[in-house]
Amino acid sequence: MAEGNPRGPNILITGTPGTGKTTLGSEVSQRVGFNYINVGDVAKQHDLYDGWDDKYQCPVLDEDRVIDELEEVMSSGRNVVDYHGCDFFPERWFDIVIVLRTNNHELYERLEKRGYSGKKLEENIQCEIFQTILDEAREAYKPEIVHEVPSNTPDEMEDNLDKISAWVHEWNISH
Ligand code: DAT
Repeated sequence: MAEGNPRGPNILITGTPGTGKTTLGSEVSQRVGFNYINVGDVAKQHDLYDGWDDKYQCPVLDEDRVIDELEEVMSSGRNVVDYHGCDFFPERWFDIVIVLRTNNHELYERLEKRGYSGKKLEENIQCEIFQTILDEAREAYKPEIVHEVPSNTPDEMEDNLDKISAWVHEWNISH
């Protein structure tokens, strides 16, 4: 174990809603034997909300309480965290940050299928067009740990799965 970082690695999978975080995150956690944490589900389970976001038409997370809720499990390492935002987590939590990207047409279809419409659908598409989450990740974490990856097709999903598994393998060897 390297001095200063005695825990296993934590992986953040982020991106606009619909880019494939949950699909990739749950598969990757199974493959490498890590704990999968869907932050949206944790918030729902413990009612960690603080108002309503009119732009994206979803509840606003009570970020401090989310951090308190997850601190212990994150300090143990070996977690895959899935959330459509990334700049409020403590930087020290993550060893790698994966930002999923999906082209507009594909994302539009996925979100429509999910039942999004009108303003909510448009705002999420704009979020992806303006690479809001990627910029947020690049500001919040060291550039060398932030990886932008495509998530348009099942092949790309498999490729991402292989790359993250290989990264975990390398991490285990080097620590
Ligand atoms: P998110 O968790 O980012 O909201 P999701 O994992 O629920 O996204 O995926 C949204 C939908 O898109 C779901 O029906 C699965 C599909 N999907 C995800 N990643 C994909 C990919 N790389 N290729 C094809 N379909 C994908």
